[in-house]
Amino acid sequence: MRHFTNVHDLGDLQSALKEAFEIKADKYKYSELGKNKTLIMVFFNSSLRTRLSTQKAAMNLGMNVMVLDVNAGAWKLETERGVIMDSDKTEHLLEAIPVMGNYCDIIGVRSFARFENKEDDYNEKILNQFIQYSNRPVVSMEAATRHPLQSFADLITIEEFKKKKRPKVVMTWAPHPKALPQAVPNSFAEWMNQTDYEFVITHPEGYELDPKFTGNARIEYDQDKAFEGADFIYAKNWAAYSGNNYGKILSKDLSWTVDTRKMELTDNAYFMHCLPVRRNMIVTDDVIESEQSLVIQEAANREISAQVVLKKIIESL
Ligand code: AN0
Ligand code: CP
Repeated sequence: MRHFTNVHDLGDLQSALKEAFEIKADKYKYSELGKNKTLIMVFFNSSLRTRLSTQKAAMNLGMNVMVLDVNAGAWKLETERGVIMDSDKTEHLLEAIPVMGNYCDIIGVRSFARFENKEDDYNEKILNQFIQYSNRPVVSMEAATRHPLQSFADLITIEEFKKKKRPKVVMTWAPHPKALPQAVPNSFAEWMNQTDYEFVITHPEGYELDPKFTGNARIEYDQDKAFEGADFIYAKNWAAYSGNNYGKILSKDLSWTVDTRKMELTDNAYFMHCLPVRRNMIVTDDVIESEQSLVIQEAANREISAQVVLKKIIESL
């Protein structure tokens, strides 16, 4: 594997899952593989899990790791070509990327959708510049349209906990005070569509995602109906995608919050969320603290998904 930006980069999912469980059983089995190899992680946005789990995964493989927070300590970066750089931006991304590439063997990038220009976001303008100019394998640590390390960890978690061969997985929109990217739900849908699970998406009207990601998934506007018989509830907020509403908040309706009454409609479903989560907006205290909540196990699997990805890339360096 060269770059990791979406589900297709991973190759056969069943063998990737097998590798994930092998690594989970012995995280230090390949502790020499990454010796003298360096990972740089570049963050344009905040992170708790991605930062720590990816660094931990790299350390498990014996790698060296450097982290750059673009907004804390680095020069302010201009990302547009043709701009007269007479403002507060000191350095251009087009120099910064190859410079960073020279200091590492693999480069991880977190760069969220900016909601300024839908085309730029959906063309993955920042991520693709790293692919084009770093001369290094690039790992998406959440880009504008996808969060594949998260989705892979989600899949590992479902495989660990599912009780039926073909579970019903329901991704539900839930309210949030700020406009959030579609990367997590896009990516989750993209990965679920590679499995044989029953996959249903529920959201208020107007929150339709890009069909490129949702594919043939059933869209159910009635959240209660969607929850019936579910084995996994995957909650997430996202801002609108469609048309002129791109990046807008259309609803903060707390009747979409995942609560105990709704969980009772399911087949004793597990609750999932990628975190960070706003309690009593997305999910009530009761549900997230319940025995059925998998949020901590899900976050733990971020170390595993990152380690499979880094291992595969190192093996093809
Ligand atoms: C981000 C998002 O929704 O994309 C990161 C989630 C992993 N969430 C927030 O910014 C709260
Ligand atoms: N789930 C996730 O990616 O969390 P962070 O934003 O904290 O990295």
